[in-house]
Amino acid sequence: MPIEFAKYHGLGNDFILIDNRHSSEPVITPEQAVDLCDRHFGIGADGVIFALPGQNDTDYTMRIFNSDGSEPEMCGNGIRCLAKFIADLEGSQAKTQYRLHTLAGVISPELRSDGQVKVDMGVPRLLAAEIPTTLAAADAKAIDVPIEVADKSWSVTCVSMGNPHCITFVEDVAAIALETVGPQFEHNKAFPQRTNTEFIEVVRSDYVKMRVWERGAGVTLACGTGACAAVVAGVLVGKCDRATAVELPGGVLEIEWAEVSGRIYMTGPAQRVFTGCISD
Ligand code: ZDP
Repeated sequence: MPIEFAKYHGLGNDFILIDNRHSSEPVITPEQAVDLCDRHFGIGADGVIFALPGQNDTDYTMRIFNSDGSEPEMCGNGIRCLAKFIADLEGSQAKTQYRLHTLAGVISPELRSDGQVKVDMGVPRLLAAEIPTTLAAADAKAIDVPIEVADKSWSVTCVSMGNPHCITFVEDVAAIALETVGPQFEHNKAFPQRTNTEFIEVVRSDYVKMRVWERGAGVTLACGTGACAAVVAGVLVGKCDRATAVELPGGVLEIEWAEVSGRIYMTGPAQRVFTGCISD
């Protein structure tokens, strides 16, 4: 059966969106997702995202497959794209705020009148067991701890936004050999569920530059959960303000880690590119 899709991107982090509202099982398998994400033999994307029926009193459920077929718990840029996709599907019935069930809990995106999407990303998790990482004792935090990767010692901070992130602050983010170093972080034995890795250059305490190596997707132009995790790490090590702009190769995300509630808010764009139909 032909399957309709829409292609969206958030700062160049691009996704194939599937209307899966009629069934609680994704209509595409992880193996098919790998083929569809291929930039030469497929549609081309960093992942495939499904809008499934809601669970536990939510409007919809989000599931996502990375371009390697693995399934992450959450996806920051992707959830902004999903919010726009749902609003487009609902047309005149569209709401300005949704509650979405994800493997990382309930996440609430808000469609603002200026076209940006602001997402309540929930509360970051910091305990080593929650990341998961072996860089600290299970019930301790891995903040500014050393790790040996690619014959070099790095100081890293680990944050879970539902999915695992390892953040390291560097002098010159442009000088990082992402393709070489990234996979060695992703597959390091200190990260039993593998990890996303963010390299951060602090320009000012409220403005940083970031490059990312994503678990299951490699080099991407932006990573929403990664930008959130980076600001949390920056606050924890005293390098960032609680409201910090994160400049990624694909553009800028505004991140705020609220002091009282401990919740993180991410604001950024989401854009429809085209729609199409996958034939058998
Ligand atoms: O955790 C992972 O395996 C990530 N590759 C998921 C995707 C994260 C994303 N780039 C984001 O914006 O948070 C979509």
